[in-house]
Amino acid sequence: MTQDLRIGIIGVGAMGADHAERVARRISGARLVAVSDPDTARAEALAAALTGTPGSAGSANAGGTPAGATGSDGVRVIGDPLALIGDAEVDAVIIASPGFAHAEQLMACLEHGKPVLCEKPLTMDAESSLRVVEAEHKVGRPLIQVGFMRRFDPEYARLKQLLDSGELGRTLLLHNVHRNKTVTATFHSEMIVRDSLVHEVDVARWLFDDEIARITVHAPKPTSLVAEGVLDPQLAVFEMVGGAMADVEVFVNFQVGYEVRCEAVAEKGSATIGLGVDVLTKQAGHWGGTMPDDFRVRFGLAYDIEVQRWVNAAARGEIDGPTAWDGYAAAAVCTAGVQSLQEGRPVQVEMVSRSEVFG
Ligand code: ISE
Repeated sequence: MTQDLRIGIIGVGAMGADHAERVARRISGARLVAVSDPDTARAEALAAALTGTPGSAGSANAGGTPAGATGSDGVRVIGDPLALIGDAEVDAVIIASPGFAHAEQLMACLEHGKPVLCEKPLTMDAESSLRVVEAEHKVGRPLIQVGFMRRFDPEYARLKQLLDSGELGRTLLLHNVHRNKTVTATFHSEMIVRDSLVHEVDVARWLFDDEIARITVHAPKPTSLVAEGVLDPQLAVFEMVGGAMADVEVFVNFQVGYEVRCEAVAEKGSATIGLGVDVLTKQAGHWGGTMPDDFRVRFGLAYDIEVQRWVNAAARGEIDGPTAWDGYAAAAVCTAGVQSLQEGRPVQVEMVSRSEVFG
């Protein structure tokens, strides 16, 4: 019988707590054994709530197929995140701490040879991301998977399949919409690029299977519902190396709900995902459906599939999703995106070539 992968989670804010619950209740072949957070009370409350959690029957899951989680017998709180990474009873790590903490924590995972699923962004800038890619290359095997969960969303996965099949001819354009209901007051203009737009950076690279050569981030007149100086919404344009283009509206204080759409325009047709028309009701003179409040709901199944596939791959000594290189490429594009936003002009993306790192 193979042993469950013992997982430690660093950062148990909204996303980390969601992953903790997922690992404890829905993921098979894994057990939540430790959590770490600067807010010790929050970590202790979560550990107590999830200790003794019985595994569930597992959620329906394309590709990941959890057969039922094992649950969690004892979840320890380890104050120092680096101690959690080094702990002999932690086999693999999920990093859901703020982006600025990722570089040091990723390096520690590499030093200890531990598989790690790191929430985006990989790190805060292209240079530090490249150092992570190089350090992983020195280790000699892939240990880092980046949490670009859209790739695991069944709708996005079908879109990718359709475009790759060639049925619609060559893909020419992508139109993306990325709206959050609200964000915290500390979410400033640069974070909209690095924390939100970064998802569509990955989507464009993945769907086109190409790098982004140039990015322009426009700042239309902001909504009056944010603090002075916050540039929300933003409108980005990506120019791919191969000549295709993508546009993205990012609006993180949309007020209404969470909405992510992508329309691909190809030579012989178009395809749209994210219309959110699951159940349409007609009642009391109105018709319509509901909108999720945030990404944990909209992408809940995608996160389940992502984590299950990561766990399955870690047990084989592999990863199964976006690589550290994908994280580096996204960071390089966002670094140029922030510069574009600040300088009001298109900015060329600076990246080393794969052969400079991998030979
Ligand atoms: C958040 O960190 C996420 O990753 C969400 O998917 C994204 O929609 C949101 O804008 C980010 O703040």
